[in-house]
Amino acid sequence: MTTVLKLGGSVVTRKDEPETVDETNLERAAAALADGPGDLVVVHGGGSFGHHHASEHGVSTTEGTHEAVGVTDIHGAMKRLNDAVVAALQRAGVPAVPVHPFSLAWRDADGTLHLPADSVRAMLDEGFVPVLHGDVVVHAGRGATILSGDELVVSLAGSLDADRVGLCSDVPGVLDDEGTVVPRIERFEDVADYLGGSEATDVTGGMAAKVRELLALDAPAQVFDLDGLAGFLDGADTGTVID
Ligand code: IP8
Repeated sequence: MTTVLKLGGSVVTRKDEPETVDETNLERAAAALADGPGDLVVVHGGGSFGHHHASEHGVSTTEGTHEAVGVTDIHGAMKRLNDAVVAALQRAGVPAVPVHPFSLAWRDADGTLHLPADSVRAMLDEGFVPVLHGDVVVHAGRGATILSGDELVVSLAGSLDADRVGLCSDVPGVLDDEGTVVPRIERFEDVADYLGGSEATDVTGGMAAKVRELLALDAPAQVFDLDGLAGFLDGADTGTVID
């Protein structure tokens, strides 16, 4: 059983304070993961680490930079957050090890992500919990662009043939227009009205883009908040199931 779990940047950092880890949330997540499932891959987002530097250098998922200093500023911040996440997981007894996507992945001129997952598979086979993160990534013709944690989750879920996918964010699930969690989504049309329609251009990770990408996966995915994490790891349906 292979599980891919994203810890959102809004969960593990304080989004309003540059480069600040939310220690309380991170410890809670780490404690839940200590009793986690068999093969587990963790991906975390950028929160107040990556996004701050990315906007300072004018870099997004489509706008690139050829400045090496821009790349190392963004990548360096994400490595500092990754160090904090890996350390918290290890303190909780999780055999977490760092994986830095900049050194592994690239985008071609069409923007398609190429992320070889053989080393991640080998880490799982040896009993480690690989911890990847949103990052900068070299992009043919554009220098380097941002690679979001969500894209990593979708790519890894496919290449590792994951059985379950979880997105732990700061909302308890996909919400309808009254703020109630939608328990299950099987077609985008079911929630298009709440999410701004299928034309919504939230390529940087809004809920509409997330739902569309998760629907395209073979594995069932779930969106939940920190309160739902332990239940998800126990195999329960928590938050919104997207399948
Ligand atoms: O928070 C973004 O990852 P996300 C990573 O998953 C950077 O969108 C470097 C801004």
